Amino acid sequence: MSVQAKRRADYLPPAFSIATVDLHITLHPTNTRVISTLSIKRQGSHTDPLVLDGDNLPVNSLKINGSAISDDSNEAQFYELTESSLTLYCELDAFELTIETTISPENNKALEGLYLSGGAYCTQCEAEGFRRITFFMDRPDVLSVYTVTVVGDKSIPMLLSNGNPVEKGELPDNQHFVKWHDPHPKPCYLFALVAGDFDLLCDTFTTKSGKDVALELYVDKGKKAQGDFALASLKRAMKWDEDVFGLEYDLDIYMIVAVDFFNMGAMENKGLNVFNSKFVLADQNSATDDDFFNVESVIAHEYFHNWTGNRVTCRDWFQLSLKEGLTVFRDQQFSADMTSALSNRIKHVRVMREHQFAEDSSAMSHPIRPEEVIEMNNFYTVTVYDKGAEVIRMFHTLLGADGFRKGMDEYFKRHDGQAVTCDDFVSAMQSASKLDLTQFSRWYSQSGTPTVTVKQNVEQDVHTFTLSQYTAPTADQAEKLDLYIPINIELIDSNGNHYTDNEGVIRDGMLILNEPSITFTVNAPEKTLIPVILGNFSAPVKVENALDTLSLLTIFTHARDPFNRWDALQTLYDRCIKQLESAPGSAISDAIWDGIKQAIKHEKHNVELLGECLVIPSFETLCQTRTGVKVGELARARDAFCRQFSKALKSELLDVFNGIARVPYNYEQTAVNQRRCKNVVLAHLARLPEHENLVVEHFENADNMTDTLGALKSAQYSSKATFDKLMTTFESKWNHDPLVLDKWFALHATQPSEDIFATITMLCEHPQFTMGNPNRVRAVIGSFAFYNSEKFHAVDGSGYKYVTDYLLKLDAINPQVASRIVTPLTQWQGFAQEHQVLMKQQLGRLLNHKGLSKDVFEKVSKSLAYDKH
Ligand code: B3K
Ligand code: ZN
Repeated sequence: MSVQAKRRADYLPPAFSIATVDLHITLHPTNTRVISTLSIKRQGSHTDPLVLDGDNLPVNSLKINGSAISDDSNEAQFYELTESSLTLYCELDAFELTIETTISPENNKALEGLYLSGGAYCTQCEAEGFRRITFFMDRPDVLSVYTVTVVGDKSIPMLLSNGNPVEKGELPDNQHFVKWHDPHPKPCYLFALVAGDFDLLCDTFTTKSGKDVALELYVDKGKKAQGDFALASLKRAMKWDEDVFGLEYDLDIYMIVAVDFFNMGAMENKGLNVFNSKFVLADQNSATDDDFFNVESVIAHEYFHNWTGNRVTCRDWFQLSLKEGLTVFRDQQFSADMTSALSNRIKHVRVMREHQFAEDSSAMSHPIRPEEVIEMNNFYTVTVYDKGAEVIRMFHTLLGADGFRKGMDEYFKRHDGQAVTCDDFVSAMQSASKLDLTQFSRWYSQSGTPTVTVKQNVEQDVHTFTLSQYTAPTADQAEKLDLYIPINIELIDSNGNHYTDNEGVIRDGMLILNEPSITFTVNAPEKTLIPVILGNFSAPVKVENALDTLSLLTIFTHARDPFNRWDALQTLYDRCIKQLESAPGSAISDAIWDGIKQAIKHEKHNVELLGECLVIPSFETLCQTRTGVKVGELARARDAFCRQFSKALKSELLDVFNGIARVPYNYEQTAVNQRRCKNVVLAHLARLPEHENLVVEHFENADNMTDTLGALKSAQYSSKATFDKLMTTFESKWNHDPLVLDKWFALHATQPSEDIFATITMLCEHPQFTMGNPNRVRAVIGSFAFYNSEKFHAVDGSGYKYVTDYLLKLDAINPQVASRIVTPLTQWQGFAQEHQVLMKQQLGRLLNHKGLSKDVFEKVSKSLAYDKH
């Protein structure tokens, strides 16, 4: 396959501007007519032709200033059409260009461009989908004012696009139209069109300057009651952005449409967000607390993009983290304010450790601002998003909340209405800070996860500590530079007394590690001082800090930072699992169980922290603190630890379980924490045959989806008969609702059972399953590949082969989704040789496949090429 990578260094400003775009779109399932009128102006004094992107589009007609032009190159003005572009030879410096093309939404299964979701028309243009609708300079630095006329059959009552409706009316042949105008210049990736028959929820929001904004939420017919929470979340987000950042909404109307067929979570199109219905619909019966949380956070995320993304957008796609890292940070802060800071922080750290660290050590390793891209859709990654948000968080930590706000104000003052770069953001932040951010900005250009190592020794009451940093070479970058790393630190003795250093390198509990290493001393008569590192996960790094069990338990008891306290127990569990890997069948010492019992007693009334502390690190997280993982051995060790955990702590766990009263459902933080803790504990108790009844009772008495699913997940550790029975009950209750059924699909797909492939085949044949719907595919195949580690990594290679067979079919339909699910297969570096060989065999099959998408090609070819290093 010959594919060309684009490089960040090759950026050139656009050769033409397009000030206005007038679209006239007549909808038809297989023959939608798109007439686009563009006002074009040459930029600068060049004589280059105008090159527009167009992905397999026909030219029905093309006019310059109203006169038809052909592709006859003997004419003075003519065009040239290829599969991916339209080149127009025309010497005028300014002209009006009108192009008519036709597209087939019904045949668009990639869900990019204009497609049919169920019966509704909808669009997805980011990153490069607009070129599947019409010819355009499909790049984010071409900003235009759009006027869009949507024409459709009257059987499609709602015809929506960006901005404000300015005209509507009837047309012959049972058709009607609505004309929309968006006064804010925008890049084409923010264009949207939706047409269909929906239920509508309406509300209003009055901005702080007194403007009334109409809020409209469009959902599938009959789903109105499941939209209230999303709408209320939107209002909370609008208010929060005014309060915290002084940012107001800027149109008269804000619309959100929920659709069933969607490649990702949602899309921030100006004034017309399109959402995966999974992130809109929620009620107590069908949605878990996590679902409610996700709805609120995605609603907020897309809303926050209105400023960080839409008003100030990206100059080119290499700058994606400019809007995504920043907007994720904003939604994290919002969620922390709406719910709880601690559980949010833990949630995000889990994502970093499970997924981002894995990406950083794989062939797909890239800085948060990538240098080279074949398929842009492959770079909507945990690195760009989540590590990007961690980098923004470090600005916030270093500048303080006020300094950060000052920097943000400056950013908007300088760049409102522009398409800019990450450097522009850093420079706005620099203007608000006394620190020199030059070294800090390496976080944008350097990939890989730094490791911070802590060493200590003591001589005559003087404790010497050395912290050093090291970033290993990555697939994309051999040389690494020292980073500027803010590290929250506490120094405590075994009684919990806090100390500070002699040199004053620790200020306000923070130390800056901006050199290979830094050393400081502390005077203390104690034999041991314990360095408590990386409070609140102050930087996206790994820490190596050789602490014994007692020190970890002391951190849990005495550290001030709750994240460190949680993390100390996570480290302890990781240690125990390591013991069981090297000595299978050995027993964890009573001292450890006693320590954990104390911890439970200590936190009895803090169910939020307690709940999180009783979660054993996931298999995927454990992989990140190991090399050459033998999956079977690690899985068995983890499982053995969980079993010992339930037995040794049985009565404490039971006390916690019984100590949390069941109350009628309400989505409010205290209740959320209680349910979370109770369900975590239930999963431990479920491993004890004598407590199987608790699982069944919990399932039968649940008045909400959180407890229902908690019981169902716990049942996977009970007897097979119980698990099967509860799963069957669940399926018959919910088989009308595919979004709920996805939970059942996913739980089936993650069972490490002997007949897993028969199960997955059964799921794929389920009446509610269709390969065309990304939610279903992610629930079944995605869950298997990402989270059924035991069976995916089976040493006979059957898991890798099953996923590959599936991806070969899926790729022909939806390359974006296929490319996401191929990820675990490309991350072979962390596993033992026996796995690696088999994984690469399947990657080889993919690579040899004729017609492989460039999405999958990019990831697979990189993964195999990395091998040769
Ligand atoms: N900006 C979109 C993501 C688009 C993904 C394109 N493959 C959603 C978001 O981050 O808000
Ligand atoms: Zn986003």
